[in-house]
Amino acid sequence: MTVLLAITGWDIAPWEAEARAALGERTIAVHGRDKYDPAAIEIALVWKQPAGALAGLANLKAVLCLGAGVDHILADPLLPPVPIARTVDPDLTMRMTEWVVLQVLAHHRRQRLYLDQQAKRVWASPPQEAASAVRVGLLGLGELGRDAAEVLARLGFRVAGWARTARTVAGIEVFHGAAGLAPFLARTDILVALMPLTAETRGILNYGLFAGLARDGVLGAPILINAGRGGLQIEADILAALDDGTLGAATLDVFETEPLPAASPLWGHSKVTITPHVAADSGPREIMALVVRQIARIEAGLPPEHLVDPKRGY
Ligand code: NDP
Ligand code: OXD
Repeated sequence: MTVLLAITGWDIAPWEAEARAALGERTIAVHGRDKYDPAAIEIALVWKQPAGALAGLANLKAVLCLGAGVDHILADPLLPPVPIARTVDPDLTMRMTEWVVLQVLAHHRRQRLYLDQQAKRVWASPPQEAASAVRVGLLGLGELGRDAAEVLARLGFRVAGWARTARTVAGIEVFHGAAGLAPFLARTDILVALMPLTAETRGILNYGLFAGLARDGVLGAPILINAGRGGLQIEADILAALDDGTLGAATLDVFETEPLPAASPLWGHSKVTITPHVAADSGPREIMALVVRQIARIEAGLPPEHLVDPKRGY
């Protein structure tokens, strides 16, 4: 079996090294670098493959996405009709939960205020609210949203989530579907977006949605945190909402254009915290352990786990 690595946007070297170490006898070919027989490729390991990179692979059995989000794969008009599986991995989930908890606590515990005070050598201690006074809402309650929600609930926050479909999660108030969105927003002080980018979710983080967030919270004004995809957000609306007080602050890991252009006003905005799409960087070693299990399933004639529904878009 030949396994194709089709990766852009990440340093290929550690992925190739881990693939060679983990995949034993199988031949590894790197798209855009190696010469290979397209008919020999049976599995493609992919992150932001160049459009058309997977076309013409007559014996391709599956595409394994090396990250959790697959919007970039599904955007390829020349994608062959084979099963696509995404990464669901405890290491990736824990990294995301760490990032979400870090950012929620930074707002709840007013970290930016203390950094500003330190810069001015000011010793002042404004009142701190209890976590139980703060309502966090997870927009997206899948693998990542659910884990973050459960950890935040254990820290004492009042946590709710919004998903496409109904379910019950102990300790979390769950809203779903179009009808559930307004009541979910109306009880949310800190909104954490952990949704996939699909035709339905593109641009969902807009001024109208921000205006629906709770306005009676202890933080003064609602806060937006987005680690889903940049395409979920309308950046002009975030800026307008921050400037007129509809939002109190925003923490963004993902952007409409990545890398975030140097000219973006988000960089210098006093109410914006930026991380460069690192909320849950996949670790090649951990992800390759999942790849090995997936390839073993495919070789045994079983479908890979964590299949994507291309019609649904995630
Ligand atoms: P999942 O597919 O497990 O969960 C997606 C959640 O979004 C589900 O709860 C789903 O609802 C909900 N959802 C999807 N569409 C809609 C809709 N139209 N209306 C309401 N809810 C909707 O994905 P993960 O939790 O694993 O990952 C989420 C996203 O996080 C990824 O797609 C990726 O874009 C992003 N990500 C970002 C990273 C980073 O470093 N910044 C790292 C990893 C992932 P339901 O449960 O009903 O299906
Ligand atoms: C992912 C990501 O989807 O890193 O895994 O954004």
